[in-house]
Amino acid sequence: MTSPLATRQSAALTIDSAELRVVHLPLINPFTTSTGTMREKVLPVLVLKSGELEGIAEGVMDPLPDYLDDTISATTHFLREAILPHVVGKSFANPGELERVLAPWRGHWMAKATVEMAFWDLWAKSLGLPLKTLLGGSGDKVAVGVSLGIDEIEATVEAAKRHHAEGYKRIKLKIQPGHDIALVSAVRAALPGARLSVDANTAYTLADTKVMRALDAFDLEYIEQPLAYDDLHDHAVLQQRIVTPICLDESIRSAADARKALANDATRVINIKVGRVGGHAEAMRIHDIAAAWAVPVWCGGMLEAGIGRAHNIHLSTLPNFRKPGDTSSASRYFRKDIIMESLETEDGMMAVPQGPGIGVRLDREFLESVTGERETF
Ligand code: OSB
Ligand code: MG
Repeated sequence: MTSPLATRQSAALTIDSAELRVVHLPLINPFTTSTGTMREKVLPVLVLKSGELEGIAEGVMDPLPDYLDDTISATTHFLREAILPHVVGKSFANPGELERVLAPWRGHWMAKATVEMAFWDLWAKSLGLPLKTLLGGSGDKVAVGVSLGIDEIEATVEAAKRHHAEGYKRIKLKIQPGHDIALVSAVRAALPGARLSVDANTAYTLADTKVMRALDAFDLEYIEQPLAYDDLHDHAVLQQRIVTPICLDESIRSAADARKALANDATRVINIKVGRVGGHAEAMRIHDIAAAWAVPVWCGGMLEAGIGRAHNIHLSTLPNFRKPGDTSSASRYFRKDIIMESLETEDGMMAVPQGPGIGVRLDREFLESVTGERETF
């Protein structure tokens, strides 16, 4: 006789169909980083269907290669031409089996992540378990901070004070050359005890070492991605020249990247974005390898709508997510979200959505109204 558990584990999920949409959501406020200004959030939403069940994910890539080299049009092309023909009509017993199908293709981490994450949601729902449990996480809420886009110094000081008063556990300031020391100095003066960090989104080079050294005076928790997205070596050099820990974001696409960065002391904190690194399985490997080096990780964000936000929150329940993440209240960005539930923080804590899978449901009616292109497979 087989045990019920053995039966359940061996029941493969057949992907009957997939639905891919490109959704446009207006942002309440424009969001500026050193690479540009975003006024509208454009996101692919992928639904994988198996019988009555649906697994859902959103892609974190931008319309143009502003953050990394992934784009929405390259993603929809790759999904249509390569990935989905190998997924729809096929059966997978677990996310590992799906990952083996995706593995041979180079790059396209964000496209792969979209499919992988949707499958994790589907698999978790088929097992009747919350995603966090299958990932190895626990707890009902996670600590979060905010990321403040580039703006006038005074406006940023006010926003930092307001979010600090609301209980956000860390304030991250976007910086770029010419908009750094004076900004950080003003925010530090206004909030002497707050946990502060900065994020340069690759805007500096080693020629800016003096500026990076000057930032050591402000007790920052870390400097996020100061140098080029593809340059671990220069980050290692910079870390030798400054006291503030470097935190890599763009530079870490895989556990192999994390291993090399950690072994070379190019990063002392890692920002994990599940949508950047190919999915939950790779995010867990990065989480684990950082833990082996006694290096904390935290969960970054890409201004996700509710589906991506829910995935991030579940991942953030793993034990080495020891610093506040960027998954702040969705209402900071959107007047209305594409899910039924509202993902809002209370005193700097975000509740983990309850129920099987990611624990949130699409608001189908609203989703229709904000959908541009759509395809079914
Ligand atoms: O570098 O972390 C980043 C937003 C878009 C692109 C890159 C980044 C960010 C953020 C915002 O910092 C995080 C969030 O609130 O989702
Ligand atoms: Mg970043």
